[in-house]
Amino acid sequence: MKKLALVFMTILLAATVVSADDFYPPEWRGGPLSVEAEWDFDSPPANWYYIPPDYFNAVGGSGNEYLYSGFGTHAEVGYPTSWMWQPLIDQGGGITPVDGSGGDYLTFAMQNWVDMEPWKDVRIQITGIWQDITTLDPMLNELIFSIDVVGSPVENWMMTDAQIFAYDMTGWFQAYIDLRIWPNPDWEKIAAFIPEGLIIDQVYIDTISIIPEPATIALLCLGGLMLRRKKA
Ligand SMILES: [Ca+2]
Repeated sequence: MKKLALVFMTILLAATVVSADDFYPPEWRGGPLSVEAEWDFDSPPANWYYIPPDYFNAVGGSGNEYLYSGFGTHAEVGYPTSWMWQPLIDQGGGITPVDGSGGDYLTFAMQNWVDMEPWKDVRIQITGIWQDITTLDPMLNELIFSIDVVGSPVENWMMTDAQIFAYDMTGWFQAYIDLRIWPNPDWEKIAAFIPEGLIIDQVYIDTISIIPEPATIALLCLGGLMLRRKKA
């Protein structure tokens, strides 16, 4: 498993963060073989092992593919007793590890298109609250280094971008993370360690199976060769 993480860079200090939760949608949303899922966490989860998305949409391609049906798209935590739901003014609510829990893993299980395309691109948008602005950057860096991707099959993945999109002085922030996974899995589970003190208000995940240009296929093959040489 290969992982490349980029350092977060703050690109915008916004006066009001919370006006738009879907703050940085990928331009490829709605394209062939894409899916999108949104979690608002605006009411206490009935089952912490299976939190269905508030919105899910899947767009097919040529008709030769089908949506993976082994599980439904959902979020799940490692230990339900480590979590609590809390109301948020004007934002419904969010979920956070309880004091003393030490934090816990939060996993997003994504149904995806079973197709023959070589790789998958993913954008994860997070809106949350972290009270200490001076530690926002290191906290998110730790979070992205904790990310793990499993799926069928997932042999390689890398982080292609990670940015704090906006934050404000009350602790609200928005950040996004881009991943590339290959070979393209039929489903994937994306897990991240959520520390105590981090309130997750909303998560938006987009994925798309990429139909590459021939030049890009050559680059991918070259990359594969170089990886193999490194191992040898
Ligand atoms: Ca919310």
